[in-house]
Amino acid sequence: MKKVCLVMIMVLAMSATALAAKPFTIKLGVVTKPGAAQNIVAQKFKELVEARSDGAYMVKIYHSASIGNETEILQQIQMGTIHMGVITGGPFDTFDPIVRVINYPFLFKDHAQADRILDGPLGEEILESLATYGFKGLCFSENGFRNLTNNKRAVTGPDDVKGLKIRVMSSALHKAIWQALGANPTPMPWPIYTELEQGVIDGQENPLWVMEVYKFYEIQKHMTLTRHVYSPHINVAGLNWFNSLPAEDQALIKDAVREAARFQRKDNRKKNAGRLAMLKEQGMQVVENPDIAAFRERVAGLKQMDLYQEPRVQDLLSRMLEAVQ
Ligand code: EAX
Repeated sequence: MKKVCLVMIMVLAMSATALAAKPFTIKLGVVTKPGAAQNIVAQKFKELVEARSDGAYMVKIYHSASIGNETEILQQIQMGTIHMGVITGGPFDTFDPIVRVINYPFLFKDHAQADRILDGPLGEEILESLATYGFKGLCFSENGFRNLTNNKRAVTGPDDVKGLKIRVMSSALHKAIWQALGANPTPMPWPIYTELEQGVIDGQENPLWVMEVYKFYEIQKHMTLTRHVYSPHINVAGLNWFNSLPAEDQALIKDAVREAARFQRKDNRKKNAGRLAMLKEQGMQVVENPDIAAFRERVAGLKQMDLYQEPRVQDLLSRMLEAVQ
C-alpha cells in the first residue's frame, strides 16, 4: 500500500512538473501592423486558442515586420524558430510554385467562388503540397482582390499602365503579370509607404483595406478597381513542430485558425464599401469600371510561361481554370 502511495505521489509530482511547463507560447509572425487583414486573423486565432486550451497555449504575435519580411518569416518557420504565420500568397511562390495557381490573374470571379474552391479539394491540394517545403498548410484567409494605385495618371485600360514603375510583391508571377501589362515592375518586400512617398515607385497594387490602414490615400492620387488577382493569405505552421503535437492539440489549432479565417474574410468584405467611400472622400480619383477585358487579354499568355511549366503545377492550373468556368 505504502509503495502504491509513493508511486502515486511520484506520478502526481511528475504531472505537476509537466503542467508547470505550460503554457506553451506559440510564436506567430505577420509582416503587417495591428488592424491589417493578417493581424485580424492572428488576433482572432490568439483569442480562440487561449480560451479553448484552458491556459495550455498562449499566442505571441510578432507583427509590423519586427521579425522580418514575409519571406524571412517563412524561413524562420522552416527552421522552427517561429511556429506559425499568416502570409500573403505572393511571396509564398518562391517556396512552392504551386501557389502561383491561386494567384493566377482574373482567376476567381467573386468571393463566393474563391471560398468554394479554396475551402474545397483544390485548395486542400495546395495546402498539402506545402509539406514538401516544411510547412503544415492550415487554411486560407484573405487579403482580397488587388487594385492598382499610382501617382501619375488615371488608368482605364492596360495602355495607361505603360512605363509605370509599380512595386510588386517578391514573386516571379506578380512581376510577370505587370511586365505583360507593360509596366516597369519592381519587386520589394512590405512595407512600401516611404518608397511611394519619395517617388522611388509610381504605384502599387493591393486590396482596399491596405489603402485605408496604411493611409495610401495620403500619397497615391489614382486608384483603378482592376481586381486583377484574388490574394489569399496562407496560414501555416512549421511541419515538424505541428507533427510533434498531440492529435487533440493539432485539432484545436486547426479548428481555431479556420474559424479565425472565416471570421476575417467576412469582416474584410463587409468593410469594403465603406472603405471605397472613405478613399474617395480623402481625394483619391477612382476608376471603378476599367477595361477588364483588355487587361485579361494582355495576361492570357501567362499560363504558357515557364512559371507554370512544372507538370504538377500545370496540371493543377488546368483543373483550376476548368473549376472556375
Ligand atoms: O498586406 O506585400 C503586399 O503587397 C501584401 O499584400 C502585404 O502583405 C500587405
